Amino acid sequence: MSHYPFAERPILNYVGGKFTEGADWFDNVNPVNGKVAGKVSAASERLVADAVAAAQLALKGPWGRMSQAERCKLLVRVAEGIEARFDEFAAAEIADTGKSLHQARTIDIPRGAANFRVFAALAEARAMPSFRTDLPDGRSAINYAIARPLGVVAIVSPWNLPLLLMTWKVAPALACGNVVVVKPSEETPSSATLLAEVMDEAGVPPGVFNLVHGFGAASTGEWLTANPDIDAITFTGESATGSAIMRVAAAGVKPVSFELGGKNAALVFADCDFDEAVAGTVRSVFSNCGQVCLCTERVYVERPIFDRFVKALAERAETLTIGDPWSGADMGPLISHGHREKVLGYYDLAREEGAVVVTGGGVPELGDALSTGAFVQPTILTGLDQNARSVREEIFGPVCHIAPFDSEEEAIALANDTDYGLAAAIWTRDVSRAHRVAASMETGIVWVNEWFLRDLRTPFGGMKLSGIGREGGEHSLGFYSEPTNICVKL
Ligand code: NAD
Ligand code: 6OD
Repeated sequence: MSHYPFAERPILNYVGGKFTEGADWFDNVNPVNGKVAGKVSAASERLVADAVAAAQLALKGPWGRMSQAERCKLLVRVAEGIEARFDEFAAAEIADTGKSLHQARTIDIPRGAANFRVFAALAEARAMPSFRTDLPDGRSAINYAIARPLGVVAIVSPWNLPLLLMTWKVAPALACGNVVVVKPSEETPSSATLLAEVMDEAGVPPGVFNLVHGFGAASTGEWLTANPDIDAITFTGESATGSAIMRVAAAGVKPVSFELGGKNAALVFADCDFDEAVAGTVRSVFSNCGQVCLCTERVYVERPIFDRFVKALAERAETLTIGDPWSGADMGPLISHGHREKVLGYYDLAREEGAVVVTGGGVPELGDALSTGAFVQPTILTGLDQNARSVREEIFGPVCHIAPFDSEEEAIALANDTDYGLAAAIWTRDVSRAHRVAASMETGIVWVNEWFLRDLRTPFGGMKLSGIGREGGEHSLGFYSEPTNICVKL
């Protein structure tokens, strides 16, 4: 049963350790039924500037003087705080996004806590390399690097995995000693606000974690990223938004880390474990209603198993239950009615471009109670040209296009023929082929006989339109700190 934490109280900003009203209010709409679930206080431009100033002040306070071990202990307390309020976090995430109970309970909320535990441990164990340099006169020098925080990090996050993706950046930023101002998506303000409460309860000093709600362009997001007193920007979201933020960041030459969109391919070879490939592709296409940047939207299948694979995937898609997350349905609605218009627009476009709609392609019949929700059918398309817009543009819904291939070289060429470069999945039992094809993928992440198996120490990010930089493990510690090399002549 839902116990949405903000049913009776407003969703506020958190600035300098205080829950604060902004200038205006906007509605938090539940996509399961289109009803208003809560009221959100939008930060004014003044409040955003106050949040940045509060963060700067916190750097000079107890947080800035804390030892690495003390800081990491505090972050573990934050992880424990998320775990102690696990059900509230799950209810918040479900109310905001309509995502399945299973997804929220097994992925989003556990990862929110894990991000703090993992990055606390990694930061505490961090070693910086040192080099002894021999000089011609027989003397030598020792070089060693120290790492200091960047300062105030602006974190702008999306709506699809709200707590997971926000804490994926908050945790390493804080573990490296920075202070943060977070702008969650306007679609998903709740779990970020619960996190502010957890920070408060854990004793994180005022101003270290600040939260400002509101919209993107000409609103909270832009006011934050354009603030001259921030020291770095880390962003997850659409490639076009990344481009807009980059233009703003250029003025102050701010470091940026961008995790952006994808149009990810799966390559299914005839020698794969067929059942595993079908099950894995069902997950990679339809998880979170297709709203994961890593989701597969293009499936290429070796011709001898093409028809059988399309049939098996369609049968599995048709067994997915769609409905209210609290009923245990496999798939909830899309994030909003606006996004549903976009996804349904692509279903129509695919038809106009000549697609065969193998299954889905519209809105499911779910009865009166759910008729106002933002639901769409899981959809499988075939028959499109590689240059069709619906094969090239990110749709971000429960949909894939399946095309056949005849050789390994053709499969590689098709997978790489895209403006994006985030992730790929390869299904084969031939180990040599697996390594060969994986190394040919122009993507930041490749899974072989798997999808979305995460080890937080590994590099994560995308090529081309899919992003700038890598986070994860030492890559996160690298982005969120500023090294200084010290060379001492001996
Ligand atoms: P979005 O770009 O619309 O919004 C993301 C955030 O940016 C929101 O908080 C929004 O308010 C803010 N924003 C929008 N315009 C802004 C501006 N001009 N200045 C500053 N902030 C601004 O993305 P979304 O719709 O929330 O998320 C879905 C997209 O995110 C998809 O494209 C998906 O592929 C991508 N994504 C990528 C990754 C990854 O790791 N590569 C992860 C999740 C989502
Ligand atoms: O698992 C992660 O760390 C991560 N950044 C996932 C991104 C998912 C995109 O929607």
